[in-house]
Amino acid sequence: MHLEQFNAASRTEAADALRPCLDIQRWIDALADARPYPGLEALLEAGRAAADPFTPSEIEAALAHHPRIGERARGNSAEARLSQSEQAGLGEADAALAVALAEGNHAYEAKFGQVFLIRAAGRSSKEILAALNTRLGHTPEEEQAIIGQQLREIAVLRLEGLMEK
Ligand code: 2AL
Repeated sequence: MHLEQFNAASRTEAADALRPCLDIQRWIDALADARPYPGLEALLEAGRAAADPFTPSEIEAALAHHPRIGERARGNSAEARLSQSEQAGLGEADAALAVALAEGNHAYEAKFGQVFLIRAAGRSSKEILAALNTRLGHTPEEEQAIIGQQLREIAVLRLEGLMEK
């Protein structure tokens, strides 16, 4: 989609385009209502601003959309395809690394009661495992702040990917 198309789209079309980036209605409404944008950077900045801060229930709802690291999103929705491409770089994780990630995910969920979330695009499996091990030592409050940041990064990267240059 070109920015001009997004600017001129109906509200429903704009919201439908935004939803796979981040399925939080308040965020979608803020971005759709602030159209038209003079350029891509203005749109990305609006995306960042509306995602800071999130409420705890928004974080919980958004987390439910993300498959575990190392697990393939099911289906062929726009959202599933985005997740698959973000995690594509992990495809080459060797068996030992894959086991360590699965064990780390399990330990994280046991401690924090929610899925381990990280912006996967641009990170190797090794880097993700190192971040997972560090984050296992955090308090729940520290983790909430990091998860908010990671959700923002994922949403803004998806938004950027949505717009053709
Ligand atoms: C994901 C995902 O699906 N894409 C991404 O960047 N991170 N999942 C996750 N649990 O962190």
